[in-house]
Amino acid sequence: ENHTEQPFRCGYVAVLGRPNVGKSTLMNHILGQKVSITSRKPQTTRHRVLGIYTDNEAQILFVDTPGIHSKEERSINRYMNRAATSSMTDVDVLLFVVDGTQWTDDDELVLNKVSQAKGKKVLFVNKVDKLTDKEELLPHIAQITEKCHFDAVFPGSALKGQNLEQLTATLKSYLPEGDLFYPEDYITDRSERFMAAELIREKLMRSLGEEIPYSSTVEIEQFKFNDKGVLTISGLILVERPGQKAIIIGKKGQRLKQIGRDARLEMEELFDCKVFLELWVKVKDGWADDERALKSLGYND
Ligand code: GDP
Ligand code: K
Ligand code: MG
Repeated sequence: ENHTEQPFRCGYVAVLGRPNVGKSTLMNHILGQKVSITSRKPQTTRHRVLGIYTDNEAQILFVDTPGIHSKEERSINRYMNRAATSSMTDVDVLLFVVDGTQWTDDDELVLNKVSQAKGKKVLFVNKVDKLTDKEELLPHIAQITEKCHFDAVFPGSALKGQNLEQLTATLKSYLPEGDLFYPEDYITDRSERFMAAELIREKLMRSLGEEIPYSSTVEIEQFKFNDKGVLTISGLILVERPGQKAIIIGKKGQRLKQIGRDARLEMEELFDCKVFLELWVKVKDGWADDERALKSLGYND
């Protein structure tokens, strides 16, 4: 047999789209691991998160981003839009994700930004598992590709893993030749502390009703192994109002307990060791609309 050796490829893919189309779910599924937290609520992803995929042909550096949205009333929202928009420059591929069942003005907003950016462009039409008639997608796709040129288009499902192998192969082929940027066993550039805070925030987002999630953030105050080899983590949940604190704690502390238990179990899996997790809730009025408070809470990339 005489086949030529393909060069190794490595580069950045920015995952873009409005909130809730399934960007983080998509990245996690391709990585085979939860690097970026997900929930049914918009604004679950607040930071830029690097997800590293490596096989024997390529290393894809996925940049998961907060969804770009038009409501910019508070500092935290401006921060999220900044984090998403800035990741569009200096990447090799823009992966624009839309929800095949729902098109909104915010999709239009992101599409405009994508159409003005440089680099290879791939459209992923997500959540097709929810459609009984796949034909419905065609006019939808035509409308999008009329406004912006895409080098490849894939309908599929991030949740069910539909069409993700084809997507991954195409993304790899668009990357420049080059060596690994990160060791092959790395899955993210984020610290374990950051991952711990995010897992707590995910459980919060999933456990709470509509209002509070956007008013809360998590700070890790302690992250260390005790003399018995148990990873001891202390997390502080900050909210904006006393009423929110009461809701998070719940009747007889039940809700907070459940959030702590769910987060701890995932931490034990992620860090591969026994974890002791302590959670506290504190009111810090106005943290989400205060540039300085945001910086000190880690919203500074
Ligand atoms: P993001 O805000 O764009 O990062 O979206 P998430 O990844 O957090 O997902 C938002 C919601 O959509 C979650 O409840 C996901 O489970 C759901 N979701 C994501 N992808 C799919 C999909 O392919 N099919 C269905 N039915 N739901 C999905
Ligand atoms: K979400
Ligand atoms: Mg997300």
